[in-house]
Amino acid sequence: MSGLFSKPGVYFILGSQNAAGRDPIEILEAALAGGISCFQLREKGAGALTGNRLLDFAAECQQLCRDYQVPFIVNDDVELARILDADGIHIGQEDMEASTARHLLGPDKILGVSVHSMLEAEEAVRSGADYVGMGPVFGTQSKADAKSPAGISGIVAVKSRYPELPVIGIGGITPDNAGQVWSAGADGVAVISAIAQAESIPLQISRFNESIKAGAEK
Ligand code: TZP
Ligand code: MG
Repeated sequence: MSGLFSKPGVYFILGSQNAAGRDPIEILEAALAGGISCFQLREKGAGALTGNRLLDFAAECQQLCRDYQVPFIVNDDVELARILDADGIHIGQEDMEASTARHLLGPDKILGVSVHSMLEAEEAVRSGADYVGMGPVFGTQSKADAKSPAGISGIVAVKSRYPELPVIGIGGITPDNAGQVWSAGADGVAVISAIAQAESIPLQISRFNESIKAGAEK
């Protein structure tokens, strides 16, 4: 498990609603070819796929992730994750209890939890989370109910309390500001728009991978 989020993890999140007129499968394939370390399917909001269309789309994403040996994580939907035998699930504070998700998934699947405070991080660790997502670090257009930008202080605090816990920054992260997230101690950056909307997705991912150097200089 520890290798999964070894720095600099570029954790790509996508749903068909984030494709901005492009084919989401082509976006995912370009991201996988470009070297992302983890993928989360987050099918949400207006126009989100449901039923069999969701199942087919998710299965196609999963197959691509398998081809590239990249973990395939499902956002929120434990049932979908179980049907597909996904590698893991990511849940937020408004979703089911993390301990319930861990119970349903068993010990071997990856469990990620979104947290916004030390208290929530403590609870996530107690519940068996494998990693936490912290944010939004910067302003984001990709989450309708996003909280105000929190900056990097939460990441610094959680990493100093739990040095071994993989902490992934999320929200408005681009190759230009990712250095701040690395310098806070984050193990990975979780990104929707800066990858999904990039003109050259592989080039953008290499810029994210390079951004760890800027973090180290600080
Ligand atoms: N959770 C907090 S911010 C966010 C989520 C799912 C959206 C991140 O998207 P972007 O486009 O990388 O800001
Ligand atoms: Mg959620």
